[in-house]
Amino acid sequence: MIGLIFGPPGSGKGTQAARVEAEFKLSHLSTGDILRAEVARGSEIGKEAERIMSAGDLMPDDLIIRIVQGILRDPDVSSEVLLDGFPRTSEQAKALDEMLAQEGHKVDFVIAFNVPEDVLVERLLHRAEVEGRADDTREAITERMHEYRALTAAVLDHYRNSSVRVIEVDGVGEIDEVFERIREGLQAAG
Ligand code: B4P
Repeated sequence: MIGLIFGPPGSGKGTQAARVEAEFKLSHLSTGDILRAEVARGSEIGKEAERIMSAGDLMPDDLIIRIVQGILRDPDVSSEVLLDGFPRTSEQAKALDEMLAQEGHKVDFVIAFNVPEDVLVERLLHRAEVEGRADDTREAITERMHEYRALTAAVLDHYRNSSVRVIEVDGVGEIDEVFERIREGLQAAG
């Protein structure tokens, strides 16, 4: 089972993915978390990621695709996976379809959040106060929203136009309430 959790920055992907992982026994794989771990390690990828992420831009497709491919090919990684933050461009979505097809798999469902931009900005500015993430500055948030509209939103059309089940979820409300909507959507989808 391969699921995606999809939405604009701050829509609750990471927050809800942790709950979906626990309840539906899927391994949570977040490209944002992987990149932040590289930054913390001070690796070459981390140095590049630090610069790109703090500007609110997306990392190069080929680099992200290589990272995800390496993880999904690892025989120790479960084939029950919830991808969070990947794919973020049409190029990444095509690469994911190809790498899964090679292993006889496909994307089974997409959880897609709808959250108005003013709510997203408010959440991210609040997180900036609590966690101090380098990409939660007002300038970087504006750029991340721009990147989402310009490059990432089309990924949802890619899946809407295929046979993949897209579960649209209203992402506004209490975290438990949003999770209930996801649970209902996943159960209704079987
Ligand atoms: P991510 O780590 O994916 O960051 P995100 O989009 O901000 O996170 P998310 O939507 O998960 O928000 P969260 O649940 O934390 O990516 C960061 C950066 O990494 C990207 O900008 C890019 O540079 C790079 N990157 C990652 N993947 C890439 C790829 N595939 N290709 C290229 N570059 C890539 O929620 C946000 C806040 O809202 C939290 O503080 C949370 O507590 C709060 N919140 C959540 N749900 C709430 C609710 N219902 N009500 C109130 N607050 C809520």
